[in-house]
Amino acid sequence: MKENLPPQMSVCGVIMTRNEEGNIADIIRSTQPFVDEVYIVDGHSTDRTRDIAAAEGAKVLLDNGKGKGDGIRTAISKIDSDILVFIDADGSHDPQDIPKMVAPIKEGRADMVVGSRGRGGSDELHGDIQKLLRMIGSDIILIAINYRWKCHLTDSQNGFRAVRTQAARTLNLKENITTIEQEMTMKFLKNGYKIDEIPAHEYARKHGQSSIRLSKVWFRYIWSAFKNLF
Ligand SMILES: Nc1nc2c(ncn2[C@@H]2O[C@H](COP(=O)(O)OP(=O)(O)OP(=O)(O)O)[C@@H](O)[C@H]2O)c(=O)[nH]1
Ligand SMILES: [Mg+2]
Repeated sequence: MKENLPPQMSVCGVIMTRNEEGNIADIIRSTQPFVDEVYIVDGHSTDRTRDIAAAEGAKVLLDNGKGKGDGIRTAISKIDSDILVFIDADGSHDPQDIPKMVAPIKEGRADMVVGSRGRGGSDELHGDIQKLLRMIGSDIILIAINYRWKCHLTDSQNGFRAVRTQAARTLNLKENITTIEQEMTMKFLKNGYKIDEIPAHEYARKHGQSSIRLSKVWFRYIWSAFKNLF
């Protein structure tokens, strides 16, 4: 049964995966009640992720092997649903937030709705030096975005977000890694689209390991922010 979904716009849950065999079945099952269909976009997993996803009834797309940003760009160009809800596979995001997240797009009040950890809290941004550095870096970029576009966003980075597909297709997104999220935020603003936020809690990854190595990517965040702010 579909819950709380007005019929007029189709909604696709798009789960990003790379070696998520321990998580993928749970996240597909918990997303299905809130969307019309579920896709995974897979970064060439070497485990059983794609087989499990297909067995759970998800459609499977492969990205070009360049990273999560490549996966998001693949979804935007290949999936024709009116609204795409991007969800990580690691259990960090709660699909029960999806109805609240798509409502502003269905009502014509927003083109993108971000699940804000600034408003909903996070288990992944506190507790060690890596997390502190990550939080400081993302807050500095957030402050720059708010200053540049005179807005009051509380999260520019969270991967849990819904977009109006037709709007996202006009953005000419370029980032190949997780810098895609801040690029989307900046390009939605730059193009005069409306961004809304809902509070969303970020939970700690359930199984497996994060693929993010801050020491290897921090300069890509700075460079991508610099390019898109100016
Ligand atoms: N399509 C695709 N998805 C990817 C790729 N790399 C990672 N992912 C997925 O993207 C999501 C986010 O990756 P994580 O490693 O959890 O990164 P994160 O959530 O930013 O970092 P943590 O807070 O440390 O978990 C996960 O569901 C991954 O499986 C890729 O190359 N392609
Ligand atoms: Mg994660």
